[in-house]
Amino acid sequence: MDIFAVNTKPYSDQSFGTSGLRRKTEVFAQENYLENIVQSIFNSLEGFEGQTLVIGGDGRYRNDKAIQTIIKMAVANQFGHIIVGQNGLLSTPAASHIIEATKAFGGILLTASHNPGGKNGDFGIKYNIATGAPAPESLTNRFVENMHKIDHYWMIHAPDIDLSKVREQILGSTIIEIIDPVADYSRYMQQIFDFEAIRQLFQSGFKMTFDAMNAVTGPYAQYIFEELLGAPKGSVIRGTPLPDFGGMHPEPNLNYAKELVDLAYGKNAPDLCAASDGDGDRYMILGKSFFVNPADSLAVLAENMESIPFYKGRFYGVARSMPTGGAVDLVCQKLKKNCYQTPTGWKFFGSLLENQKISLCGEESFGAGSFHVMEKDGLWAILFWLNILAITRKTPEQLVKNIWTRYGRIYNLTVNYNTDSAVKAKHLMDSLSSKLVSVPNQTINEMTVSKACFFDYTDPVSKTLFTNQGILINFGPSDQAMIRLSGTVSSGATIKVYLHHKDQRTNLSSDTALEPLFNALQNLMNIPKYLGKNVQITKT
Ligand code: VG1
Ligand code: CO
Repeated sequence: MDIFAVNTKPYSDQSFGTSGLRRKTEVFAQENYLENIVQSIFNSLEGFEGQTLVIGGDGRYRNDKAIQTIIKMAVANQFGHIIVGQNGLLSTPAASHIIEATKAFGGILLTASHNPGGKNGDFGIKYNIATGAPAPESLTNRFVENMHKIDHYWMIHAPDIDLSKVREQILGSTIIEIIDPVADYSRYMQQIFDFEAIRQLFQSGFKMTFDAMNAVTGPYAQYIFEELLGAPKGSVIRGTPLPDFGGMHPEPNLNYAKELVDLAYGKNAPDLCAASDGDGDRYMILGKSFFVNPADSLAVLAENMESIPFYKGRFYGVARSMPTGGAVDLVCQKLKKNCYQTPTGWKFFGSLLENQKISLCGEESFGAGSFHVMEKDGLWAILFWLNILAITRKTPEQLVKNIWTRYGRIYNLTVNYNTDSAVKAKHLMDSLSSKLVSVPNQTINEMTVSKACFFDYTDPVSKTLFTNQGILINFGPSDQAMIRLSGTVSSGATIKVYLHHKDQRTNLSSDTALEPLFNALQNLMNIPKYLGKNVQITKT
């Protein structure tokens, strides 16, 4: 096998965090852009020679090309065994489980998650360690150091590998194993959930529509829902992964999964509508004419955790990210379980999951998970819901409203301000924090700030302190806002404002319930002054 070095120069824009590196597709098309990242990852790892590397992606444009490059570089760098999903596909949670289950050294995932794909969309790369968890910051910092000093990478001469068939082949002294991406994951789900109970639910005439959004979960959903669980054919829509996601923004929420939402609110709505994102780690749940907010969903999962045999006796506690509404806190109080509030980002859940502080965690951005894999998991969350529906034979609406009537309702809204200027967005955040510090108890539109601070978090296990994870503003006991900059946009900036209002009245519309708080925040932030008129606003 002819292994050779290729000279290269660093790209100064390359960074890498626990959710990897996301850039416009055209940025990745630059010469050696991907190669620099991959070699820098390998240069930061020790002792992988002869070991297993898992490679997969969400099927977006360039996935196929990038996988060929990575396979060849992994062979040149002396990995002994490469496991790659058929046609280059692996959902993020499925890859995470395969890494852990095969005792692989780690895995490279090609995904920009919920960001749009295609020539004009985004591409991304991420590294997961042997536990299946995303690489920690200590490691991603090493990746970046290496990216900034790279001068060559290792490559082999070889034709492209045919990834369309499940089989094994040898390249040099490396075994390349092409696996069915669905098999291991679907087996694992059957160990967690009561498939027989869910099968009976479908037999009773229960109807579900799952929207794979032309992304990676299509084949998983078709096999699990339609083959194994007996959901009628056609229950899965947009089930073929497409390189540009059919032009859709593969982010399951009320804006981007519009057709599914219309179906759920239409005349012949199925009993359950669900969707997942580009790489399969997020989920959305809707009942008939009823949207389940992710914060309420987490509360329902927590309440029913111990009715799932896999979790019986293993329900240690729950964590939610701070921007996620606190419905689950109320359930935890009742169940006498610890409930942690973490900053945004899956990495903060990792140490809690690994150290049995929690069994369940979730975010407002439609992500939830447990210790079953070290990533959030969209289909797992949907199966969890199906299992609960099968046991209780209640509707999603009844399950959520049951929580509201017992504990009060927390209304939630996320407002995203997208601007093409990261500098302006930062300026807004800076002036907002100094304004709150200099005028602590100001009254805006008759709402008085009772507390304003940076959200700082100490990891309960490692005692590491993470400062300034967003600005937290309380207006008395019932209204809270959090403001932070998104960390996953590929260009420009997004300011995210999370609004929460607690009310004993459970039948208000979210807009009505949150209007005073929304107006106060608009006033306080003065968006036009800082960001100008070119701001795109979305609400989720
Ligand atoms: C967003 C979400 C956050 C999530 C992250 C990665 O981050 O808000 O909750 O953990 O995406 O999700 P940000 O910094 O843009 O708000 V995924 O599906 O892209 O792995
Ligand atoms: Co995702």
